[in-house]
This record gives sequence, structure tokens and C-alpha cells, in this order.
Amino acid sequence: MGECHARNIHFQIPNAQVSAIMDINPQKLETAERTFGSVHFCSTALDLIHDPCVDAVVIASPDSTHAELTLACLDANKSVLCEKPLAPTALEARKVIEKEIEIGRRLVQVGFMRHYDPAHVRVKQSVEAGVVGRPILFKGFHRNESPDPYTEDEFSEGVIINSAIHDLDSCRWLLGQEITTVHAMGTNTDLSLGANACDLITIHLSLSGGCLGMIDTYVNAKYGYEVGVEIVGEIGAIQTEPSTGNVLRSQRSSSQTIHADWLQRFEVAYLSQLHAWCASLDGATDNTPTAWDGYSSLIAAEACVRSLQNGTSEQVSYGPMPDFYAASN
Ligand code: ISE
Repeated sequence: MGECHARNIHFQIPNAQVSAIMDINPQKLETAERTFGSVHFCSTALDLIHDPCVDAVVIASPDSTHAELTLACLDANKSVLCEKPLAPTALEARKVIEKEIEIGRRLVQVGFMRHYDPAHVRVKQSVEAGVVGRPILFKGFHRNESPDPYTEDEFSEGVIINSAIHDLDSCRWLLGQEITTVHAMGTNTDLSLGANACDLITIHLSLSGGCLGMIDTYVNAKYGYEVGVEIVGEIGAIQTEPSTGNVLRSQRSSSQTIHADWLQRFEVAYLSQLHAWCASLDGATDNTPTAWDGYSSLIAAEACVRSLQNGTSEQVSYGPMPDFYAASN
């Protein structure tokens, strides 16, 4: 992800450039040197954050480091685009919110890039324009070709906190409602992952505006990468269009390619996300996903983890959204 963001910033965004890079992988650093030339190569993330030539920071490090590094950026008074999840736990995400409010300026954007995917944006605009009437059902599907290399013990939690968190965020964002109850179920389709590793997770939800939701996140789909949503309303329904490649006709059949991964599927969204982030650094008013979105999605995701573990429906309770975040929601 870091490489994708760095290339986009350096080569696609006017008035922005990569000035420093930190990566624990020496091979990535060699590639970066060839790609970006004379940037500062920092040996620690903190060195990069405090480097005077750095105005703003993109965090694409392992999930467990996100909150700690975001807080370091806030301490240095630097804006940050942090990949999801904002933190390994909602408790740590709360610290980010408290720090940002204490500073009194929006400095954190969370990498929920679906907010910049044209198909998702069209669905949101249509729903807001009342085209389907009052929304009554959200349906989301999310397929990864193969799972991340989690251990069996942390597998199911990883699927929820790292993958399904996008679906939980989409649901909140597209409907403009908060998730109030979740019920998650999981199954293992591949014993080589360990019998307790749920590579298919379904989540049923209810939302504050009376809408219901159903999500399936299947991280071992083998055929490719796909994400989509449908919103059913009282007088209509709208879906994201299938995002596939050109139609190939051959040997009396026709076929379409399917994306391999999120980098292909969300190529346009990743770039638009950076455009919006950089514009917000220049003072543009923005609607970008906030630390509150990062926190709320983690609260919902943790409720899903509890639900999966206990076989229960779980209440989701965030507490009231601080006024500080109201303007952008
Ligand atoms: C990955 O980390 C992402 O963020 C992708 O957008 C998501 O679709 C995938 O499931 C995650 O593993």
C-alpha cells in the first residue's frame, strides 16, 4: 500500500512530492531509491515523522502500529493519512480522537478509499437524492482471492478488523446511520488454515435509522477480488455496477476479467483519496473519512468479534459523536 500511495503522490498529484520514506524491507528501499531518487531514507518511523522536510505523513505500516504512529504525527502537529484500521483497538483509536480534539484541528484522515470509488459515490448520491426512497436494507459483499497470512488464533479477528471493517464503514457512510446491533457468523472453508479460522464471515446488522444490513466477507474466494453494495429502499434499489474488465469473445463464448486485488479494483479511488487529502492540506473543506469514522468502525468491528466468539447478537455503542466531527459528517 505504501508503494502505491508514494507513487501516486510523487507522480500524479501536482504540488506534492515524496520527501522521505521509511520501510523495514531493504528490497523495497532499493526500489524506492530507483523510483524517487534523492529522498530521505529514514531508519525509523519516528525519524520520518520528525524530519523537517516532511509536511504530512502517510501511514501504511502494519496495523498494530497505526495508532502509535498517528499519535506521534499529532504530537508533531503533522497531518496524517492513516491506512485502516486507525488502531489495533477502539480504545487506542479513542486516544487519537481525544488528541485531535485537544489540538483543535482536523489532522487525521483514515484510508477508507471506497468513499472515493466512483461506483460507491454514485450509490451514495442516488440514495441521498431519494431515488430509492427510505433505505431499508444494506447488502455488501467483499471477496479476497486469498487470505492474509494470519495465524489460526488471530485469523477470524483479522478478517473482521482488517477486511470487514471496510464493509462496516461503507454501511455507516452510505446510509448516514450508525450501526446499533451486529450478529456475526463464520465458517471455515479451508482446513489448511486451521479449523477455527473463519475465512467466510457473515454479519447481520441493524442501524439507527431503522435500516437492516447483511454483509458477507469471504477472504478465500480463489476466483479474484470483488466488492459491491446494494441499497434497497421503500421504492427502489440501487447497486454498484460490476467492476470488471473488457468483454472477451472467443470460441463461441464471452467472458470478462475480474480484478486480482484491491490495488486494481480501487486504483481510481486510491488516487482520488490522495487528491482529496492533499487538497485538505491546502485548506480545502473536505468530507474525508475522519478519526471518528476510524473509531466507530472499530467499535462495530469489535462487537462483531465478540458476537462471533460468543454466538450472540451484540449491541454497538459509540457514545455521542463529539461536535468537533459534526461538520464533516
Ligand atoms: C486489505 O487490507 C484492504 O484494505 C482491502 O481493501 C480489503 O478489501 C482486503 O480485504 C484487506 O485485506
